[in-house]
Formats: sequence, C-alpha cells, structure tokens
Amino acid sequence: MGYLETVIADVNKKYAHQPEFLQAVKEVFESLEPVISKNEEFYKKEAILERIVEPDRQIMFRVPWVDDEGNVRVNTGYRVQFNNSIGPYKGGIRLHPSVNLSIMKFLGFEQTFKNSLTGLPMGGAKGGCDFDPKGKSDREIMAFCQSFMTELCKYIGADTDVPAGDIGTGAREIGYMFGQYKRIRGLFEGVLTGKGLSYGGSLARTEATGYGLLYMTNELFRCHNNTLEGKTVVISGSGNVAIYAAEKAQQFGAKVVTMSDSTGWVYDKDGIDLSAVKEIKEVKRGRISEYKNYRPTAEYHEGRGVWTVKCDIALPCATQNELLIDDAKALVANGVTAVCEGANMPTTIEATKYLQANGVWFVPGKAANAGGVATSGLEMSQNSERLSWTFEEVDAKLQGIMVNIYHNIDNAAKKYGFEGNYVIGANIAGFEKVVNAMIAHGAC
Ligand code: NDP
Ligand code: 2IT
Repeated sequence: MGYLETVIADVNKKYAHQPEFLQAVKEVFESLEPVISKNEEFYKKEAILERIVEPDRQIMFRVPWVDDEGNVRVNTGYRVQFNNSIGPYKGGIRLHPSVNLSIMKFLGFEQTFKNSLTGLPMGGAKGGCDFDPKGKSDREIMAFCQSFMTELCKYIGADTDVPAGDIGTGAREIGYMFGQYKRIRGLFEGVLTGKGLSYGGSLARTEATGYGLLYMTNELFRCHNNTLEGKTVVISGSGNVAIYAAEKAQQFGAKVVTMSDSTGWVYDKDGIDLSAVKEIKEVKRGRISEYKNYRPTAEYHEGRGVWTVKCDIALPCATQNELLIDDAKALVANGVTAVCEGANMPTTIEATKYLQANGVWFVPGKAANAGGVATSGLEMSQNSERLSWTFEEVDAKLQGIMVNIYHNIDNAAKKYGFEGNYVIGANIAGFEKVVNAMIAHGAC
C-alpha cells in the first residue's frame, strides 16, 4: 500500500464511528494522489497527511440554559480548531439537533481547504451545538447563546479564532454571542463575523455566500462560452445561502423554480417570488409550505424532491448528503448542465462521480461557497483597520475572489492532467498553500 492509502486506511480504522468526517477525508485525499505520488517520500517523512487530518484541538463542553417553563436544559457544545497554519482559526457555528463530533470534524476539515482557496489568511475551524433553535422563544435563544459563549469565550479571540454563522446561526444569534463575549472578556474586538452593521459587521456579508456561489457559476458558464440568462435553476434550502443564491441568480436573468426546507419543497413554474420567501423565513421564521399562501398557483410537496425538476443548473444549499445517487441520475436524465454546491458536502461521493462521468460541470462547496468566509475575512480586515467599506467595495472584492478561485481550481486541475475536474482542482489548490505553511513551521 502506498502512503496515501495507508493513511486513509488508518483514519478509517481510528474514526470508523465518524462517517461524515471519513467521507470528507476520502474525497480530499483521493484527489491528492497526483500531488502525493510525485513526491511520496517527502510527504511521508514530514507526516503531512497524518498531521493535516488530525485537528489541532477539539473542545467539547456542557451548555446549560433555562427554558421558558423554568426548566434547566442541557446541550453539548463544540469547537474544533482544525488547522491554523495560514491564519487564525475561522469557521461557522452550527446549531442543529444533528450536530456531533463527526459533523464538526468534517466541516472543520473542509474549512481548512476552503479558507486556503479564498487567498486570505484564515485557518480552519468549526463549532456548534446539538441545540434545536426551532420553536424556541427569543428569550430562550438568548439564554442559550449566552451560555454557549460563556464557555466558548475562553478559546476564541480576534487573533486566535473567529467564529461566524452557519445552519441555525444568523445575525440574531451572533448578536447575543457577541454581547456575551464583550461582557465577559471586556474586549470590543472582531471576535465574530456576520455581526450587525451597528457594531462592526460588514455590508454584503449576509448576501455573500449565495452571491459568491452565483459569481462562481457565472464565471464557469462564461468560460464555457455560455451565460446564465434564461437558464432554469433548482435550489434546495430556503435559509441564508439559498435565499441570496436565488436573488443573484434572478439578477443574472435565470429563473429559479424550487426552494425547500426540512419539511417539504415548493415548485413555482413562474419563478420563485423571493420577497415571499424572505418574509416567511427571515421575518416570520415559518415553514416553506406557507409559500402557497402567497402564490396559490405554486405546488407544495412534503418531503424531498427538488432534484426531480427539470433544470439547467442545480444548486444544493441546505445541508450535507442531500443530493444522492438517484437524484444525480434524475438530474442527468433531465439534461442538467451544472451542479454548484452552496452547502458543505451536499452531494455524496457516488452522486458526484456519476455527475462528472456524465459530463456535468461540478463545482464542490469548498470552492463554490467560499464567498461567505471570504467576506468574513473582509469583515476582519475592516475591523482591524476600524473602518467600514461600502457595499459596492465589498461586493467587488467578493466577485474578484470568486473569479480568482474559479481560475485557480481550473488551472490546478489542468496542471495535473484532470481538466474540468474541479473537485481535484479545488482539493489540490487548497492543499498546496496549507502544506507550504506547515512545512515552513517545522514539525508542529
Ligand atoms: P440556514 O440555517 O440559514 O438554512 C438552512 C436551510 O437548509 C433551511 O432551509 C433548512 O431547513 C435546511 N436544512 C438544514 N438542515 C437540513 C436537513 N437536515 N434536511 C433538510 N433540510 C435541511 O443555514 P445556511 O443557509 O447558512 O447554510 C446552508 C448550508 O450552507 C450549510 O451546509 C452550511 O454549512 C453552508 N454554508 C453556509 C455559509 C454561510 O455563510 N451561512 C457559508 C458556506 C456554507 P429547516 O429550516 O427546515 O431546518
Ligand atoms: O461553511 C462556511 O464557510 C461558513 N459557515 C462561513 C464561515 C465564516 O467564518 O464566515
């Protein structure tokens, strides 16, 4: 067995109970074969793969909080600080009942390569809690966030680790967490990104992941002598990433016909009415089924199903492993041209391979959704210089970063003889920068 296979086998054995983490490792490591095989002895001697696959540290803690009936409730909080070779740890906080160490580790591992691709100095981390924000009152959310930060604040800081939003964590939660950090540590500093505009947040951060996904998709089409104008787009999810992906897709002249949540999905043949979705999700915090109240001609279906709708472009923007092999087959049978991942690892490895084998342009999340963390990096820069840039300035930088990522991953794929394979390109391009820094720092 070669070095790469040996490390994959060891990780599979050691972390057999962490399926999402193993999936992320397999996808990245298999892509690295062309790089590792060129200089196997060197990577082996330096134990690069063993080092890059093991987080710097994994923090787990109790999160007690009091509900509206006066009962004490307890959740498990996490911060996995994966790799800080190229900058302070950076990555979101996920609040969802499914959160566990496997999911935290897969997200922190992916984040390390994603942050490298942005070209900004940010290491990789992820945090979260198995707390379910659904159905909680505003006071309960605040009580939870304060308790979560009471412990987390010991491990983070503007120059050490800078968390941000992810599933279940938006501007409201970041506000409560920032307030608690400031109160306990006595520091007003850029310790979180995705902050409100009145206390150091960046314009365009809310829109950044979705907009960035479409800037990437647009560049992909442009480089294939094609455009987004008139294309039919299916989107899953109806949260932060999905909403602003839909908004930018519409601005590019495409027609978005689906959105979903964990209960069901809507199909609107006339094109999704985004003001309705924003009101349901951002104002009322309601369910996507309510969309029919705004657009009676639209269809609502329980369960999953957006990938059965005929489209040119599919944008999974909800969660991991939401696009399975049968979905990939349905998309190909319906003539899809491109799949670009807004979520982290939404497509299974089997589905990814099927799409690629059938000529679909496939851009993985660590490249396609990097606009969110890139704009978090821009928020950190603004906080450091104690200035705020205009929406246009931030948006222009975001566009530049996404176009640059596209060309970097495209070139890396070409350099190693895998033209058009953006999975290989993204993994190699992300890996090379992190490894250069790791080597420079010696055995640590
Ligand atoms: P939100 O919480 O704003 O929205 C998540 C959406 O996905 C909701 O519609 C939610 O439905 C749905 N969803 C979540 N979990 C599941 C599930 N298990 N099954 C079905 N549907 C589900 O999160 P974001 O939009 O911020 O995040 C979406 C994805 O994008 C995640 O993978 C995240 O890691 C990734 N991402 C986010 C970035 C950001 O800046 N926010 C940056 C880069 C990537 P429901 O409300 O019913 O749960
Ligand atoms: O997955 C991600 O890149 C995010 N949730 C955003 C992280 C960040 O620090 O902005």
